[in-house]
Amino acid sequence: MIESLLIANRGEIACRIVRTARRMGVRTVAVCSEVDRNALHARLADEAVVIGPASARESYLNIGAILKAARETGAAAVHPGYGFLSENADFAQACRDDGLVFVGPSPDAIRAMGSKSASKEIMRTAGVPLVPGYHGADQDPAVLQRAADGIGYPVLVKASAGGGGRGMRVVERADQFEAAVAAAKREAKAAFGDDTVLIEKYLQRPRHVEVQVFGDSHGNAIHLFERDCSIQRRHQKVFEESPAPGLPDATRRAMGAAAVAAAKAIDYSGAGTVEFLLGQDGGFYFIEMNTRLQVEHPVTELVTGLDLVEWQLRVASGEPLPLRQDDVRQDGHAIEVRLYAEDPGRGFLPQTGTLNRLTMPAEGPHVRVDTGVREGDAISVHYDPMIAKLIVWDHDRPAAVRRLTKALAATVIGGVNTNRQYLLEIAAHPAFAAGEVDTGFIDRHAGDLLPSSQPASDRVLALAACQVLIERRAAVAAAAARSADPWSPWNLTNGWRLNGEAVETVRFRDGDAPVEIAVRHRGAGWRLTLPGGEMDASAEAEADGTLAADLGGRRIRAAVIADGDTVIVMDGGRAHRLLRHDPAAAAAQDTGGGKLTSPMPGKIVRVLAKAGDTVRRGTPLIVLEAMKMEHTIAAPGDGTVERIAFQVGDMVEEGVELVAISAT
Ligand code: MV4
Repeated sequence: MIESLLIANRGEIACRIVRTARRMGVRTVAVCSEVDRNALHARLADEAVVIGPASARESYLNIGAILKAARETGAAAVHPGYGFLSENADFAQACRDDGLVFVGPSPDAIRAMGSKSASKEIMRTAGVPLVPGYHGADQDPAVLQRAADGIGYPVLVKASAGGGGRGMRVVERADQFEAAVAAAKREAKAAFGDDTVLIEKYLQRPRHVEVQVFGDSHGNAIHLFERDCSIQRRHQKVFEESPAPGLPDATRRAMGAAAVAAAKAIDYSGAGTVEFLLGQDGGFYFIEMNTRLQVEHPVTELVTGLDLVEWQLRVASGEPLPLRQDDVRQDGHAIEVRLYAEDPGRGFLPQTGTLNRLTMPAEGPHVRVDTGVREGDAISVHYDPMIAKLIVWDHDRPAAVRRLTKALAATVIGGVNTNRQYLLEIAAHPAFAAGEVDTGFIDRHAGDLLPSSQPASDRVLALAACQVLIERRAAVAAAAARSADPWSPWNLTNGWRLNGEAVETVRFRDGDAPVEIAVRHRGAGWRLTLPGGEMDASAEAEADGTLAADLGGRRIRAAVIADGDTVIVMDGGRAHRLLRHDPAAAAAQDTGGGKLTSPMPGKIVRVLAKAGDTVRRGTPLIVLEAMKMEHTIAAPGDGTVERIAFQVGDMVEEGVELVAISAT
């Protein structure tokens, strides 16, 4: 086994590689730019070498500086991660020339797959299906027209030198072809300095399904099943999952076999991905091969139970593949999403700034978080603005989708705008639940995915209010259980009052609009005054996290996820986000310094905590009644209650200290 490994990358992938290397007893060397000196990847590795300024060209893409770092630290091998130099054949060659093991395929294999036309020729020879098309050097207009007529319309005219979807043009009819080719050539010449085009059968709304392959230096190659990466925005993957929803088993087997044939055709060693377009007719066609570990590899790890970086290191050390094809299983369903610092409301403009809050969901068998940043780190202009990858697993797709929704709801990122809500909208979309994933998904549902200007319905507001009221009820019950006299009427949870009917309020912010819901207790439930009128409601929280509610006599089951200041209501296949808006709590928070003061003159009607209690941000502490309304004073952060200065029944002036908390 390799004894030491230099990781020529940064961010989450560098951290992820360190983790496996450490588990395998491999010493790790990080390289970093000057601004990344204190970055997580540099901290996690056994050793870190600063190789140049922030600009990637002078650091993470600087072959000379990386090889120098390898020499100086005595590293035996180099892992390129993804991006940067990972598919640079010259870098792979330079590592070899320096006596370093390159954790990846041979320079020849990288080169062969680096060219679109050459890779397709190799695949054709190997019997891997290609989209019917013309890739010839003869660019005579009459030749191209005959090719297109032979393929049958619609056809796609692609710039040979283009990539990532640039320079593509759909032609619907034969009589439009000549003009379209002329325009495509002009564009290609201007954009790439090369006006060679290729003609392909145009597949309507295909799916992007890729197969993970692995080869070793003993001539073995197997696949580790597929990933569906059809949900993309401008050729950037947004969701990745395995298995591909609804893929017939026969197609899965055929794609696996084709991918293995592709790997064998170039004597492939290490981790690779064979990308296919899957047509609506069920046919699949090779598009390209990526000769590296991919961003979305954790999806494969969660359904196979394998560690792909471990496999890479074993294979690079000359070991044979750890398993045979028949021993690899695809179990359950995994989904990955990429959290980016970007602003969906402004054309997904990348955001820079400091991550002053970063709370990711707890990791476990169902949730994995791959990140290279921590709270307080900066997202800078120099590198990719990805903050983290969230990967979930469960026994089937519907359960995995629920896990994903909850994990996204539990994610709190402050300091930069992110695509979190956008991801949540996709996860909650009925078309996604139905597995209707193809490359047109985002365009087709664009109107549903961006923050809507539609105000929340009474039904959504009622569900959110029920959630808040249940939480208050639980907090009061917990306080009663702790109190000396559990039977005191002050500890009743049904809004009992000595004189007259109490009105409680629940406040939200819906987009920019404040919403106030008056609540009167009615037996085990509540009468809510909503924007559209009165509604009787009752609700119980179920063990699976859903809310079983009765709204005006209708039984409703909905997922309502309370997440710090945010309440997300999943209803009608959409996620509705409301912010808890409690002016009293906000006023209390503003005082800072762990002191909670009375926002207005009033009477203490409940005391929900006592000195010594450990409380979390948002834990209700005291309820103040003022102007016929109740105001809940909640903990502004995690901490311990130092003292509570008042008892139930006390009158308080504005600005007096009600509770003192010391932060933990
Ligand atoms: C296609 C296609 C339809 N028909 N080829 C876009 C980028 C490049 N990797 C291949 N691409 C496509 N090629 C034929 N013959 C549709 C696409 C395509 C696409 C492919 C994969 C993932 C997302 C996509 C989004 C739009 C179009």
